Amino acid sequence: RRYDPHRPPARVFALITRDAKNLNQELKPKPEEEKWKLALLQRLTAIANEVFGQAEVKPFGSTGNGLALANADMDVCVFLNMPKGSQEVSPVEFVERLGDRLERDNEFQNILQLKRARVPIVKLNHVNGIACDIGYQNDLAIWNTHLLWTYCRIDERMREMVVVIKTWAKRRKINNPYMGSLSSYAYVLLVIHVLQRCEVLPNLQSIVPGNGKIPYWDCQEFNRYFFDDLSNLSQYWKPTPESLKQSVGELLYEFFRYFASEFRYITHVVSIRCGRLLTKEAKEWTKEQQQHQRHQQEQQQQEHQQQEHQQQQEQQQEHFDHPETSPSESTQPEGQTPMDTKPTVRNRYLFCIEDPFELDHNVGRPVDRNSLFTIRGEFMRAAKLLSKNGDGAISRLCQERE
Ligand code: 3AT
Ligand code: MG
Repeated sequence: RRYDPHRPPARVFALITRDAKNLNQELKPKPEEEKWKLALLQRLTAIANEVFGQAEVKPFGSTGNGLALANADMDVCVFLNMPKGSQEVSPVEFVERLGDRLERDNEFQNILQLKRARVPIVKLNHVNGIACDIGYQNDLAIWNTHLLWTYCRIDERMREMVVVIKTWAKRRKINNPYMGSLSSYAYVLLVIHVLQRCEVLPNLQSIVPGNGKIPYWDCQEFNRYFFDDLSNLSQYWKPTPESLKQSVGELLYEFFRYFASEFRYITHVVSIRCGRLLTKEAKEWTKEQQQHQRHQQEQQQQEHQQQEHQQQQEQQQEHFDHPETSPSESTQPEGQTPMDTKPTVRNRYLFCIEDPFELDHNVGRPVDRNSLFTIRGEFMRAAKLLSKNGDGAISRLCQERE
């Protein structure tokens, strides 16, 4: 461990741990909340079946990974088992059809159809107070939920930390990917990264029984393999004695200290898949790469436009050669060419967090320059607060920001 002049003494960590555990108790979802969520899941299943024929609705996110706070929103995903030969329902069509149906039910309020999101969803509030996001055929989300759930089972300190960090991020208003900050999912990946560094958690994606070669288990063209046979984990990995002694207070301090002063935002990429840091260079997540990609896209677009133009001219020539069809019938309507969409590079690489399965996806993508400044400021504030005085530190940490 690096020398840290601000590291507080053990009694401070003991107080932070006590308050962190109390906060966990306070924010545990109540059994009736679980019941309402189950009822809502059944209701949505019935509606999806009515709209699309055969549908399955699965919970994911904190509803499925054991990391929910009281009153957390509910994430569900609809899977359609369309009969063979019938037409696929596109994500946009899914959002429209389901959204329109839900609008007709006054059990649901504030229905939003987010068709242009990276993953299109319907957002709504149920009259009983539950906020719900409904996604579509997202197997990767189900698997990354299972991965987080499995990490959670290995050591209870993970859940204890996540509850504090989610509460801090929500109250400090840095938990909104639509507004440039990080999703809860991103914060959980950051927690796993720090716990892997502290040897509290293993790297489940690199543990392979048998010949040691990581198998390829396909999921939407990504490898979803990870070791989940927890009853046999100790054959492959054991926490170090030192890591077993670290309290939640100590680990929370370590989390904030690390992202306030050790993690190098300019070059580093958090990767729980590798169990260590990667570089932006190695992942080709640099500005130069972005410019290069944009340049390539522009070149490709120009080439396509030239080809199109040539093809159209050839087609027109053919029509004159074959007078039974008029030239206007076969030329594509204006504005409908495949390359009509402008090349846009929507990827930002300011805070780099590799998705454990979707390796080309930066989970920190929503973060822009301004929000990075705010988030880093919050990491620094938190590290400073926890290094001073343990008593009341957790409630000061989670004080609502105006
Ligand atoms: P809350 O309890 O709702 O705060 P959560 O654990 O449900 O936290 P999110 O709502 O951020 O987490 O995300 C729900 C799930 O959606 C988690 C993950 O399966 C998927 N997900 C969210 N953001 C991303 C992302 N950027 N990339 C891939 N999957 C994501
Ligand atoms: Mg959620």
